[in-house]
Amino acid sequence: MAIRKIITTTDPLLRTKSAPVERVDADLQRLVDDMLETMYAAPGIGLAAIQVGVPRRLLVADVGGEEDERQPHILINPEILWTSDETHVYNEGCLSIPEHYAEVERPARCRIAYLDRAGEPAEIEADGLLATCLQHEIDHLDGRLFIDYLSKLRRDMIIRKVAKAERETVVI
Ligand code: GNR
Ligand code: NI
Repeated sequence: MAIRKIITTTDPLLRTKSAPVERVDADLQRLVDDMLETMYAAPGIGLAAIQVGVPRRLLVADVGGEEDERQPHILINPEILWTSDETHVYNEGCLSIPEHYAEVERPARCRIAYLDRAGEPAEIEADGLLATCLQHEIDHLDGRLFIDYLSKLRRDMIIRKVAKAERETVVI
């Protein structure tokens, strides 16, 4: 396994729409393992393949918390089947928008169809933080970010600050 580099809003690749995964093979399973290691190391509760520069419809998530309570979810080609009318507001963050957070309102529950790690069809019904996280990740697969739900003024300010912070980071 390997930790991969996470791209940020300064990389236009983050805005591309990811294409479906065609084969769940050994290469894809290696990518899944790397994504899990990258997510846990960050640390984060979710990661979409595009965040490590791979424009494929694949995400991992784990809202478990402690290392001994790990419960990784791996969703390949996810499709949202249903969302609740009831909504939830979470203070969201994104590994591709480091150090910026904002409240985002989304459906409180959702049901998603996907292929599992073995390539078998599966469904999940999520609520709470997992529901928010999975919707945040599926947004990534369509090139959408949580800052897109904010005003243009606030979004542009965050994008500018991320770019500035990167320019000021001295690589040693
Ligand atoms: O680590 C993450 N935390 C988080 C908190 C609230 C809502 C969504 C998230 S996902 C984020 C990791 C990430 O950027 N995934 O794309
Ligand atoms: Ni994100």
